Amino acid sequence: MRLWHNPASPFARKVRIVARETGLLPRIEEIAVMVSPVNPNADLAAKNPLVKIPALEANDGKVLYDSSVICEYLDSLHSGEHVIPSDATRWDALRLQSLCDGILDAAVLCRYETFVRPEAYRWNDWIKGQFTKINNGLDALAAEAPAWNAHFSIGQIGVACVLGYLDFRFADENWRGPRPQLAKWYEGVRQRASFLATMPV
Ligand SMILES: N[C@@H](CCC(=O)N[C@@H](CS)C(=O)NCC(=O)O)C(=O)O
Repeated sequence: MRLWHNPASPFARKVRIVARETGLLPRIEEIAVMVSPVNPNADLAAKNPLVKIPALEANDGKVLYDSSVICEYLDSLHSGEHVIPSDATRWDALRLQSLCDGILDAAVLCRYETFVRPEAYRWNDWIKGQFTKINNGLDALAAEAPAWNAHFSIGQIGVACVLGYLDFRFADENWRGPRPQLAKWYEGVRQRASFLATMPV
């Protein structure tokens, strides 16, 4: 299998963590590409019409996207402990993944707005609106963090990718300040081998 990714992408990181947590990494070739909404990567465009990462080419040639579909596909390929539970906790795990994807959508859009868009065209109210989504999402994560158990399911993997991305791109925002319970949970997760091996650069 071939995985198109970039080490800075939090969505690709989710897939790369799943690949490591499930023991599938030896079966995957990780291909790093640069992506930008204003400068689409031609190789990636041939695989994913949205020209986004992550994209996974399976051994039979089919290409899968987006990150949630790829994670589910990878989880179907092994017989160890699944990252997407099939018991009653499944829907909480998938909802948590969606919440994290939504926070990341807002954060990545803010990154493009402040890094890619020419300064003269930036719109502060729009950035403020995205940060409201990010902060409301973080408050929701903080409220449920004390109930999370040790299982690193797709929901918690998503949370780790959110917090890692905020530290990487928006360190000045101090998400920890008002959310000590989330910060405490994150300190434990930061030690995991799959998390350390996929630090954004
Ligand atoms: N919903 C998608 C989001 C993927 C995404 O936004 N990826 C970004 C990089 S972090 C990207 O490829 N951006 C390039 C573009 O928007 O053209 C997923 O879960 O995979």
